[in-house]
Amino acid sequence: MMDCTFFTRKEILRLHGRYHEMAPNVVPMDYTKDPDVKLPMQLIINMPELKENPFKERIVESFSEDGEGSLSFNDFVDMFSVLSEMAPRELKAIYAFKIYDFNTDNFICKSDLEKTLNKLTREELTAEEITLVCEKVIEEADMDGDGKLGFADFENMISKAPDFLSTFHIRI
Ligand SMILES: [Ca+2]
Ligand SMILES: [Ca+2]
Repeated sequence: MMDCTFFTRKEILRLHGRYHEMAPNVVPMDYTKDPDVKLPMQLIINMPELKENPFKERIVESFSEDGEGSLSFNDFVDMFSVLSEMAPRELKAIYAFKIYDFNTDNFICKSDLEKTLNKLTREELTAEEITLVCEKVIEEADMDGDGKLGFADFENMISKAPDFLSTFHIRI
């Protein structure tokens, strides 16, 4: 079963159509028997909704239950649920935090934030500018003063700079 979805049955059927059309020979039309089918990341990240997203690989990876980037149809629905406009901000924030935490230590530290900003700005800022922005963002968001952002700090940051969440809004 899906972990979380805000889609109607009709929207899920439409999503299934999209999933099916990426690999018509592999994905059956009949899902009543819950077939064990997964599509590789390479197909998913080429969808028009994701293609231009600088975090596409990390987004797909974080919804992949096998951790290798392949998505079952349930994973696929979960991913679009979180990315949809209907998803609560809090839920998007949880995934955004996970995706921006490149070294998976449950904190956004300076190096995570540098990577994130490089991707968000599509590498248009110089290294010095990135460092300056990072320092400023951490200084402003770091409420407990440990020099890195835990989830509460992160929520504080995105409330001041909602652009950090904009990459997680996708219209399908
Ligand atoms: Ca980290
Ligand atoms: Ca902190």
